[in-house]
Amino acid sequence: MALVFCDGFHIAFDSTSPMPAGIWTSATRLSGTTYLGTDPDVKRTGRAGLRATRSGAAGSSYLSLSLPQPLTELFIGVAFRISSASADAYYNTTVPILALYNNSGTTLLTIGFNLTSSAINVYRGRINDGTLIGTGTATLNRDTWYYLEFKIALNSTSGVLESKVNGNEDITFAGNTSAGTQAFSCNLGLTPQSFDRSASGTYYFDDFVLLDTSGSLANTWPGQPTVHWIAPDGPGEYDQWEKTGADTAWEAIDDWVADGEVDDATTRISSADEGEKTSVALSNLPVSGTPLGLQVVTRAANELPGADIVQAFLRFNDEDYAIDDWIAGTSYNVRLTLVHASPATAEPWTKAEIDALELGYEVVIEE
Ligand SMILES: [Ca+2]
Ligand SMILES: [Ca+2]
Ligand SMILES: [Ca+2]
Repeated sequence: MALVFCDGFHIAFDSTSPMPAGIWTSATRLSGTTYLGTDPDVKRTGRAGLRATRSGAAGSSYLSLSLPQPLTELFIGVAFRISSASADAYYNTTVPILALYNNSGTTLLTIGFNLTSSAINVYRGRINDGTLIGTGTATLNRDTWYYLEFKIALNSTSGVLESKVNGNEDITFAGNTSAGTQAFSCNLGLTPQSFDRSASGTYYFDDFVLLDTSGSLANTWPGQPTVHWIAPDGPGEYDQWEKTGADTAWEAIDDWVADGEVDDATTRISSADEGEKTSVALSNLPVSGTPLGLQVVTRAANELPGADIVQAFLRFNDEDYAIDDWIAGTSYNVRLTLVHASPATAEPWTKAEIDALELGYEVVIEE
């Protein structure tokens, strides 16, 4: 592992539909507002970003991410912009923006924004009844994007909490960082704590990355990365799957937030025949630099009984590289596939390799 998860908040969801299960959940917490948007205000980079807003009624406003595996040491990077906020008496002067939980739902660590000092404050546990362990000195102006990075080792004696704002060191703490030893989930948003309180305001988030420290790639401070969606944008080498609701395979599977909600069976590709392949070209990476990793997001369902396996592959330099296979459930669900290194070299991806990629799927029937 290295890159565990990333999100540029591009894909698929409109203002009121629930998030497709499998990535962020609890999106109903954000219903009633346009929480993924393409407006320049909402996004830092790429095509869209995330808005979390509340008008002060009791309740929470956040997205919840179940981590693919429990994490003890991690790096989190997220672009953050606060437009306005006010806290109720419960929070006093610090509003939470990100919280980590164990598998019992206990809040391990909360990252907050102090409305008086306009600095990042970090609490072991919750803000209202936890312990302040880190007080940042960088001042975050309203309506301005900042890139926040956190190095977190969860431990009751030898823990580490360090942070950066726009690449500059902000908080350094060593000691008891956590009420538990492993994080199982992460909440991001306005009032992302494990209780409903009234707080009002509007936050924006973008370019979220989560890294762990195992492996040799992307295992340290992320820098100030941008998360881009390389969208299906043309035909690939193979074209055997049936197209529904679109003339081409790439148009059937390029759904994103600007199209409205995920349309599942309405525009899709499908196949029930062993060995059939379809692949699509992908848009080029709009930035240079060495990618932290590649995350493939597939929404798939298995409408036939039996064990039809979806085999996902990447193709470049005239070579197919299998990256993942799974038996999709009977309902549409999201599958995340992390491809940390170039399968051709086992070295970090290059922009040239990413730009040349096709993404494909093959049907495999289990005997
Ligand atoms: Ca974005
Ligand atoms: Ca579609
Ligand atoms: Ca391309």
